[in-house]
Amino acid sequence: MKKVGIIMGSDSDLPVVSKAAQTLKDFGVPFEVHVFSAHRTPEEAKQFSLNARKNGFGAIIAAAGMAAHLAGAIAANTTLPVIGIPINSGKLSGIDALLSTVQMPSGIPVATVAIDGAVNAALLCVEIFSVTDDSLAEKLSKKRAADTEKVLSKNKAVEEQFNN
Ligand code: RP5
Repeated sequence: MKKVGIIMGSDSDLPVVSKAAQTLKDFGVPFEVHVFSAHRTPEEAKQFSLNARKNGFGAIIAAAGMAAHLAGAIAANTTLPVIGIPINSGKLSGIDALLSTVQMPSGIPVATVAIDGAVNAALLCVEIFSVTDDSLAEKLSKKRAADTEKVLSKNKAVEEQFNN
């Protein structure tokens, strides 16, 4: 199976980004985690993305806060799908990172999830891999069904409390 590359701009992003790693682990999808910054270590970020496809990656998650150009910089050097996570850090609470990540000009796409949306970033990777992997598709269906069950049982508890 292909790997997911999880790249973050700073180790201060790790509390959010680790949720993506945990989600991939839950699905048995292999991954690597790295701290590469578009402005502090641009050469490392570039080399990672230039070589990602030949190094066995199938998708890349790029998480960064503030003036977040990491996902775009990664996407510039690979044709693998890149999923950006705007991180809530700094005085603008992630709005800066959201706009920087989502507003890519035509030609170099970055699929952007919600601010701090690490779980969805990982789930999107699983969905991409599931196109050619039936066992992952099955695991995704089971997770959806389990999530539905959880909400139904919460609904039951609330209804019992209020609707006599
Ligand atoms: C971004 O700046 C990082 O992704 C992080 O979200 C933010 C702050 O980085 P640190 O100053 O905590 O290293 O590049």
